[in-house]
Amino acid sequence: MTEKYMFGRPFETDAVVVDVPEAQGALPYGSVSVTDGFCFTYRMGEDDIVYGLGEANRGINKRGFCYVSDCTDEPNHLEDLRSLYGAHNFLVVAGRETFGLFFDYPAAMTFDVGFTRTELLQVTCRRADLALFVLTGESPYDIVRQFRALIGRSYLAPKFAFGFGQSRWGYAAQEEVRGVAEQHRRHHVPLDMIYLDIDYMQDYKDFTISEKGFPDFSALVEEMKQQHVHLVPIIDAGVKVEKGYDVYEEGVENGYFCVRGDGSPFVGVVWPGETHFPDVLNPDARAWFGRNYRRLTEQGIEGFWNDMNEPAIFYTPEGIADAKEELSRFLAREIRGESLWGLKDRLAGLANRPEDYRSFFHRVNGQMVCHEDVHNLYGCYMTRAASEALEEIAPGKRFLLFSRSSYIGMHRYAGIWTGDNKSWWSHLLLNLKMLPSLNMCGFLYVGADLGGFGADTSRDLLLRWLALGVFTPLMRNHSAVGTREQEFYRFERVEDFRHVIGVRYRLLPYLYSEYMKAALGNDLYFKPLAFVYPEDEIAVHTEDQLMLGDEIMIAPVYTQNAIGRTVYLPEDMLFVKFLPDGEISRERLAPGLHFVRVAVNEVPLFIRSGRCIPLADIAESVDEIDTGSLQVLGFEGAEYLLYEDDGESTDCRLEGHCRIVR
Ligand code: MIG
Repeated sequence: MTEKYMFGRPFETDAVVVDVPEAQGALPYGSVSVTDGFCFTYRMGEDDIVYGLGEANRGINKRGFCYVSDCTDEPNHLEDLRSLYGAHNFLVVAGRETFGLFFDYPAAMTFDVGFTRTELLQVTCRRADLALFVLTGESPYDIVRQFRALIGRSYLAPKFAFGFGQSRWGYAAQEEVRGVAEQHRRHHVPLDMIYLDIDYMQDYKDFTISEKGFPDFSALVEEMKQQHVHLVPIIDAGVKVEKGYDVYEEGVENGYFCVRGDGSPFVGVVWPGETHFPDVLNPDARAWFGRNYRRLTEQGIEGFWNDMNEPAIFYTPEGIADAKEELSRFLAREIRGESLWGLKDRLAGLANRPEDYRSFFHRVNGQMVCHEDVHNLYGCYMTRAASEALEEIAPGKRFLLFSRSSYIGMHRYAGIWTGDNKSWWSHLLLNLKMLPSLNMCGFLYVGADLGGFGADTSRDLLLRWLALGVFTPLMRNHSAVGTREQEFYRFERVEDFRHVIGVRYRLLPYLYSEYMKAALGNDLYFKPLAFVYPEDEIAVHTEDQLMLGDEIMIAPVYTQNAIGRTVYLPEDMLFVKFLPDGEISRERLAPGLHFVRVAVNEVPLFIRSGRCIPLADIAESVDEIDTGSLQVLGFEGAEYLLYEDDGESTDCRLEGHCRIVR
C-alpha cells in the first residue's frame, strides 16, 4: 500500500506515474517537522537494515553513513564522498517495522542514516515543499516491487546494447575507431559498440562532427554496422556559445536556454568554452533540444550517452570575478600562509559552485524556477528530451540511451553509467554493491566503467572487473584521456580477454531474458541475497555476492592477488566456472561457507538448486548469437523460461515471447 503526504507546494517532477490520493493525518512511521525546512525523523531498531538510495556510496545496507542527494560531477569517489551524480530518494527500512519512503523533492536532500546518532534516520532539506510516499508491504522486496509499479516501467534497451562496448576518451579520428573494431575482429574478441567521446565533435559542439577526424561520418557508421558494431556518440549538456552555430542561434532566438535573473542566457564554462544550458524543464525547449538528436540518427546512429548533465560547470564569469577579487586581496597582503588557503579554496571551488546554481532559472509553465530548487532534475530531463525525441524520430524503436546524472523517473527513459570511477580495487567492489540499489530505484540498464576511468589500470584488475561486467546490462570498458590505455590489446595474452568477454555472449540469452523479465515485471535484475533468503542471517548480511535473476548468484573476485574467494551458499548450488580453454567446470556445493578457486581468466557463477540457465555458443556480436541451438546448464531436470523478442521494437510483452528450454 502507498500513502502520499504533501508538504507545501511541491514541484511536479513526474517521478511517480500512479495517482495516489493524498493521505491525511500523522505519518504511520516517524515524524515530520517543518519549522526549519523539512525534517523527517525515525527511530530505527538496533538491527534494522536500510536499503535503497540508488547511486550512492558505500554498502547495500546504507546504515552508518550520511548521503546527500545533490547531483555532482565529482570524479574522486572516495569512501567519505556523500554525493554522486544521481539523486535517488527512495529507501526501505527493514526490521522492527518494515516500510518504504520516497521523498519526491528535486533539490539537495540529506539522508543521515544512523550516522550522527546510530539509531536515528533523519532526512532533511531546505524547503518543506515535497511529496512523501510511504509504502507498506510484507517484506522489503515486496515494498521495492510496489515502488517500481509506482514509478513506472523501466527503460528497455535494444538487444545489441547487451553486447560488449569499447570506449575511451580520446578517440578523435575514424582511423582510431576502425582500429578498435579491427583489433576486436582480428583477435575474435566480441564487440557490439564503440563509444565516441567528446573528441568526435567539432570544437565540442553538440550535434556536430569533427570534419577533420570524421570526414565521412555516415559512411563510417555504416561500415561499422556491416561489422555488427554500433557507434555511440556522447552528448554534453552545454551548448557552445558561438555566433553562426545553429543550435546556439536557435536556442537564443527562441529563449530555450536557462537564464539569469535579468533574463539573459546563463553562461557556464565547460568543454566547449562558454556554453548555455538548454532549459530542458521547459517542454518547448525540451522538444527542441531533443529534435537535434535527429542530426545523428539521420547518419545511422542508434545510441547515445548523455554527459555533464548535473549540469557540470567548470566555472562561470561570476566565479572568476570573485576569484580575482580574492587574488587581489591576497596580493595586497602579500603572501601569508593562511590567506593562501583561502585563495586555493576559492580557485578549487570555482567548479560546480552553489552560488552559480542559485543564479539561474528555468521557465516552467510561465514561472521562473530557480535552478537550485530543481537541480537534481536536470540530467533526468535532458535524457527525457532525448528519449521523447527518439520516440518521435523512430516510433516503436528501441535506442541505446544512458545518462550520467539522473533522478527517479529517468529510469523510464534510459539507463545510467556510474561515472568517473578509478582503476582501484575498491571501486570494483563499490560497483558490485551499488547494483541492487540502482535496480530498486528503477535503474536496470546500468554499468560502471570497467577497468576504471581515472588512474592507470592493471591487467589483473581489468580482467577481474570484466568478470563482473559480464553480468551488468551495460558492459563497457572506458577510460580517461591521459591514463594508461586499457583496450584489451594493450595487454599480454589477449586470449584471456577473448575468453572472459566471450562468456558474456554465451550467457547473453539468459541475461537479456532476465533483464526483460525484470523490466516488464517491475522486478529486480540484481537482488541482495537478503531478498531471496530473508530467514538466513548470514545471507541477509552478505553484500559481496548478488542474486541475478531467479537462477543464479554471482560472487566476483574483487581483491588483488587473490586466487579465489570465500563464498556463502544459502542453499545447494552448482558452482560453475567458465575455463579459459572453453570448457565449463561444474561442482555441486553444499550450503555454507566455501573457499572457491577462481583464476584471473575464469568467470564464476552459481546456479541455484533445481535451476538451470540457457547457454549459447560463442559469438562475436549479439547479431551472431544462435538462439536456435541453446544448451542448458544446471540441475538435472530443471527448466528455464526464456524470454525472446526481436530485440528492437518497444512492443514488448511477456505473453507470447516466452518458451521453455530444458
Ligand atoms: O569532464 O567527455 O564521465 O565518461 O569520458 C570530463 C569526457 C567529461 C566525463 C565523463 C567521462 C567522459 C569525460 N567526461
